[in-house]
Amino acid sequence: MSATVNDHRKVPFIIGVAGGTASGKSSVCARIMEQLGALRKRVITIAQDSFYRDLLTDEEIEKAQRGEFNFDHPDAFDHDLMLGVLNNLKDGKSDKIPVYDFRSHSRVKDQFETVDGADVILVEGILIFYDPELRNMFNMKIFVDADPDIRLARRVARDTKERGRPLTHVLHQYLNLVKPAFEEFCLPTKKYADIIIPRGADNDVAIGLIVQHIQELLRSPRSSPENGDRIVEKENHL
Ligand code: UZR
Ligand code: MG
Repeated sequence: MSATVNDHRKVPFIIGVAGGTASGKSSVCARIMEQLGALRKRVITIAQDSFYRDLLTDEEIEKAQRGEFNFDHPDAFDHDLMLGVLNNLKDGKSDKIPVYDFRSHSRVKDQFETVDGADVILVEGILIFYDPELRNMFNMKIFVDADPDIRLARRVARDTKERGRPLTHVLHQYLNLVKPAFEEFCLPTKKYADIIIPRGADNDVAIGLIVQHIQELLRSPRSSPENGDRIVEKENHL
């Protein structure tokens, strides 16, 4: 995938937001953006969901249609593409992100979202702390915690309404694939988090603290665009 160099030459501060399905990862990122006000133009959000790989064989496509393809397994993602995009953004380059369609379980052909370099990059997804190389890209790691029954309730609402799936299908997939994969691949990555946010997007105090930290990073003279400096190592490894 092509990448173009921006004028923007600072090393961005990359924040990973992981957590189980429907834990509130996207909402936490949205709340952070809202509260940043005008500063939000220096921050971008990227979802691991955009990096689901295309299904490769008829067998995989049929499995997905039956709700038996494991989208919660690390192999379901185009890991190299995501790493490549983050590395380009880290180098101050723009890049393109595929557009993923949850209804057809596939990338929308020839459609991409262009992402430009930013001072702070929020990356959210269920398995972003699983692979060590990806995990090491983050300067700050946040795990959004929510009770499993709450996540299931939200997941049912989302999959039936937004993704047009029958309830029996959603429940079968949750019990047979989503829950076991959460326990095997996602939950063990909680130990890598620097910050754990209980109650997800409802946790105003935790979100406020993160927003405050981002504001400080953005206001720091060492990271201002006028200065042209890179955010110093010390700040990069909080
Ligand atoms: P979040 N997912 C789909 O439902 N369909 C797809 O084509 C690709 C992914 C689901 C995936 C996972 N699981 O639990 C969820 N399934 O998207 C991750 N089954 O997204 O973090 O927003 O819940
Ligand atoms: Mg989400």
